[in-house]
Amino acid sequence: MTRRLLLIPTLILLLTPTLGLLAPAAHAISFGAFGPNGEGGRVNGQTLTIGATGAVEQLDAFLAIDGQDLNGATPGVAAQLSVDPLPAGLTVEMTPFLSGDSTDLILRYLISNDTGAALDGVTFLSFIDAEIDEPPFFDEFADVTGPLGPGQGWEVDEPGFVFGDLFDNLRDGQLDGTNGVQQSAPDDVAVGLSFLLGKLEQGESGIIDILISEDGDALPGKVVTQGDIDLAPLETITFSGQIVGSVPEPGLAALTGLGLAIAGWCRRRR
Ligand SMILES: [Ca+2]
Ligand SMILES: [Ca+2]
Ligand SMILES: [Ca+2]
Ligand SMILES: [Ca+2]
Repeated sequence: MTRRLLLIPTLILLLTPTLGLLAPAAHAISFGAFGPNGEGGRVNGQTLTIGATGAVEQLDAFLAIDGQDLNGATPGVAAQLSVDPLPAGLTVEMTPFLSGDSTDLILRYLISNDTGAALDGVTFLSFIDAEIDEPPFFDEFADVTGPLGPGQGWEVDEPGFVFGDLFDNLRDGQLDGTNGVQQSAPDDVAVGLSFLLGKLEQGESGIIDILISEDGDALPGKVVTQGDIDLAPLETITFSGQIVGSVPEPGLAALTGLGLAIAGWCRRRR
């Protein structure tokens, strides 16, 4: 990839207390330590709560590279980071950043290529299965708004226990761009967001942010808002993400200060 880091250090929206004054009825996102490959949620023995009653069932990410099968005998080609080891020299690190008012959580993924060669067609895919309020977990729905961001793909579906093909599509590295859990047919909502980084040179790292918000904040691009037909007033969880840019590996020290700038891309959604 050739895009460079887009730093907007003057817009430190997320980490300023000012935003808290604007936030309606904040409940505070809280979380325990994520797994070694960034995985989280109940199935991974990790706690991530959102809003008054929301909790993440499963958080994971996938990585696909053109022409390579990264998950062995498992159907599809994308590595599920909590399960499938990546090729030597290819690493993904996830760092969580919580806003000062605890209403927004950015998951920052750093994908680094030290394999000794350039990698073509690198795609990162995020998977989140959250429940706003349960029981039951199958009375929820999602609205999808906003234009596609650069390199972006998306999918909302039942996670795959009943009818959804989201998990199959994550393994294929190709999301279908459809919402299978609309308000007219509520079920168990799960969300996929994908980002085509393209070519990752030897020594290069790509950076992707995923934003989970309990007060409607979102990054530019496609925005998925999860609701529950039982909750009044309506509580929501908002998912969005974007490619932040890339850095040559020796420049990674610059990331230390990057967390202060991550909210520059956030905008109010309501
Ligand atoms: Ca396979
Ligand atoms: Ca529910
Ligand atoms: Ca689908
Ligand atoms: Ca769910």
